[in-house]
Amino acid sequence: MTRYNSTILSESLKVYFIMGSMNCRKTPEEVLSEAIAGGITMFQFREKGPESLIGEARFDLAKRLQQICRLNSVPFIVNDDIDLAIALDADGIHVGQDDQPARSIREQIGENKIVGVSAHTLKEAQQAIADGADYLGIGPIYPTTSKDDAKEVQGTKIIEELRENGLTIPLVGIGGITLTNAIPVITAGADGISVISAIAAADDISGTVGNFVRVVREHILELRRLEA
Ligand code: 3NM
Repeated sequence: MTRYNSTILSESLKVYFIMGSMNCRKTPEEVLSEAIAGGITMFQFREKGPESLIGEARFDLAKRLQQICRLNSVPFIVNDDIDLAIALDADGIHVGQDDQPARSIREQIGENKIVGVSAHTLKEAQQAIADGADYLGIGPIYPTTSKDDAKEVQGTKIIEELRENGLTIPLVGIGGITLTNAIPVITAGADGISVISAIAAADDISGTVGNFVRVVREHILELRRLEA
């Protein structure tokens, strides 16, 4: 039944960069290229909220960013917009609880694409899995200014709770994650971290991503050593 190999997906979630033009201080193409040079493992196009592009400009930007991802073998995920994901033949789509239900998304996009779902409670997580999600985004872990309608801050406890309840699906923490607070997200049981501002707004984007990759990977190795 599972469509996407969860071991591969777990790798792709290690440092999952999300952005749209409104998050960028340089051109989105430059920001994405620098993030890829630093080693991001997956990218989500999230052109949403104040000052975001619409219509043709939004479509064209998505296409250009997808091309950059393709050239570098980085999976390209579309936030929320199933029509855009299908039109671009994106690698997958990420939806929230207020978007179309994951079951309907899965039916429309097919078995071979990645479906990610934002979940904030155990119940939402279980429902998303039943509906065919490949991975879950769990947040906001820490306070964030990048999402106007973000829910209450959850801390890392929610990730522990999901793991304690036997959920083995790949999980990524999101919301306010920086280099200094990323480790507890992994310790709690997430496969990786999802980041907008700490990467998009960094002065040295590739260096910052490189540090995220190092911190996450080193900590995962450390956890494996402790488990052995
Ligand atoms: N989703 P930053 S928090 C897109 O809680 C998004 O589901 C969230 O941005 C959720 O890394 C969030 O700048 C914003 O805090 C993440």
